Amino acid sequence: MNITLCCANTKAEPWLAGLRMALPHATITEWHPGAPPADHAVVWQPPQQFIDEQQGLKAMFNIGAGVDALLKLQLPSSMKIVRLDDAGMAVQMAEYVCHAVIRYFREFDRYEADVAQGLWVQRKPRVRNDFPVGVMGLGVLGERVTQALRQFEFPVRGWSRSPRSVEGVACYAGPSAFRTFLSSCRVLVNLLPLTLDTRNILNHDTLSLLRPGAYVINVARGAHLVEEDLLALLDSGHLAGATLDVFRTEPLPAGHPFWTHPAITITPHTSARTLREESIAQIAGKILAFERGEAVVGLVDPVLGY
Ligand code: NDP
Ligand code: OXD
Repeated sequence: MNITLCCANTKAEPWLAGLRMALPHATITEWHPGAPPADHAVVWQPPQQFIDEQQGLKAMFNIGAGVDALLKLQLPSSMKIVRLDDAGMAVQMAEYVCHAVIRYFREFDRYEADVAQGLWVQRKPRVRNDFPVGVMGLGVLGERVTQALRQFEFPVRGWSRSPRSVEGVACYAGPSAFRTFLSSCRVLVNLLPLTLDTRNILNHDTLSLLRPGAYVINVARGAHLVEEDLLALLDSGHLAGATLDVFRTEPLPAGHPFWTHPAITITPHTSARTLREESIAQIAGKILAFERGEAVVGLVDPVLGY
């Protein structure tokens, strides 16, 4: 079995070494233009040339949960794409989101500002039930996040495409329930895949439905959010703040207003990193399952886009 690796912005050597250890009977090489056809590919943001030259792949294994970059390419209609399924990302996402929610709810940002000025000020405790947290996307990451938030006894709501049932979470599904879901939330967490249906989903119309003084946490993709609409709603006071890990252009361009906005906290697309060991173990297991003709978890539906 031949496996080709094609990963943008990633050092190939450790991935090649790990994959060779996990799949000792396979021939595993880094792709270069003109490389011979392979059976499987392990990829992150490959160029169109890679797809054009590797039309006979049995499957492409994406080193990430989101496949939006891959689906932008012109792919053969029969191409099977398999994404990462947790692989150590869910717990990281739960840490990140809980940290952002708690920092806002407990006003740690304001305490930090007070302390920096030498001020000893105790703020009135906030009522947890006044801060329902809504999670958009109840998939592998979103569901794990709802469970972590429940540990802190926040009222938790979730929204997905198809109806879901998650213990302790008020679940809403589909476009018809979206406005009701939004209007019940004081904190909004986005964990949707980027698809034709979800691009620009965080906009003036939808964010205006959140409760006054709401907080937005975007950890999915930058193109979910209409940036100028977020800024306008922060400036009008309808939104209290935002924590953003993903941006329409990454790295965030110098001089972009998000760098310095006092109500926006940014991080450099780091909320849930791809962990090499876990990812290699998962991908190797899936390649072997695929070769045995078994079903693999994380097969992407190209029509739905995730
Ligand atoms: P999943 O595919 O497991 O879950 C996606 C969820 O979104 C599902 O609940 C799905 O609904 C829901 N959904 C999809 N389309 C719609 C829609 N149109 N309306 C309502 N709900 C919808 O994905 P993951 O949880 O693994 O990952 C989610 C995203 O997180 C990734 O696509 C990626 O963009 C982002 N990500 C960001 C990282 C970072 O570091 N910032 C790291 C990893 C991922 P249903 O249950 O009905 O299918
Ligand atoms: C992913 C990501 O999709 O890292 O896995 O953003």
